[in-house]
Amino acid sequence: MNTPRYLVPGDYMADPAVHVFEGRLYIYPSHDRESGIPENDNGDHFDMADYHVFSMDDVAHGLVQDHGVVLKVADIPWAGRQLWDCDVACKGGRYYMYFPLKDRNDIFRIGVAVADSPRGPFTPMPDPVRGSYSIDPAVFTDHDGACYMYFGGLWGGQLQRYRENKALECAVLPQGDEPALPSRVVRLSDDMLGFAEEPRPVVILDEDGKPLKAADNDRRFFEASWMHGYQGRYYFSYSTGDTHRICYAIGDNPYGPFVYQGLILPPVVGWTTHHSIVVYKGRWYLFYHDCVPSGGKTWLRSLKVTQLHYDDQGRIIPVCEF
Ligand code: FUB
Repeated sequence: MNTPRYLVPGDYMADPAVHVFEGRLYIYPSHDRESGIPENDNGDHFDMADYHVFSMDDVAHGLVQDHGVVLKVADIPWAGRQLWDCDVACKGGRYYMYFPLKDRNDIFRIGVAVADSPRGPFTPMPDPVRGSYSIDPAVFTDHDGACYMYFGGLWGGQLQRYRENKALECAVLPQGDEPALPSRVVRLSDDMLGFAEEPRPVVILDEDGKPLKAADNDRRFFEASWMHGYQGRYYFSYSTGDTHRICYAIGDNPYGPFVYQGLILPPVVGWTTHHSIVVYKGRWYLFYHDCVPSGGKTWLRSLKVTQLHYDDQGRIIPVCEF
């Protein structure tokens, strides 16, 4: 596969979370739409109302099957607005979709919905996950079967409103040499419906073993966490947000700390960048989005995939789009 491929040319889909279930590759994206809401730093223009599921068995050329709407805002009992980036995990033959959604007080919480098939439909639980906050849940299943959720996002994602898992009276964004705001990681409970512990910070260290600083906008975490394993190590990847880069850091366990490594994907067309990394039939792939097909409308994004390569030290070779 030499050139990136657009996957759903007939609609706007973003934030792909991709997994292999039952031998097939499943894509769980956000479903962008034209809401007419003006663009702002809160991300109000990302006013998504439902999710579709897609699947395929040949990444380079195969048909991308649309399994239709599998969950919508109207069916979620605690819903306010804005269904953002979701993810799905499998345990004991059941499928659990984790989704961020604003409640009726306009606070992002993370909900869970359950299905008997990776194709859905997903039935939402009556309440959000207890102790959850912010956005962009990504669930990683370790080789021992334990499942970990990585989550959080700055600005419109509201992470700056929390410190040590408690809501603050006023949001605090660290500045300058202060440690950057970290993503969070938490082990999920055995029934997959809650947190088994208090979320912990995902610390990313620089080459001197010091946490990345708030002013290090080219390297510090902003949103869009993803975790994958490669040759026994744990690769935490994420978006830097206002500098529009997908970067990664490596650790030796799911909690970290992780040591910063470098760039995976340079900025794409559009403000947001968001990805997932998966191995399928022996090849590694980067799924992501850009706004080329919508003519640069940052709230109307399109799904893409390209092949990903590692060097013999396990370093990811950056994807060159240009
Ligand atoms: O889709 C809405 C938000 O845009 C996601 O939650 C972020 O990761 C960014 O892609």
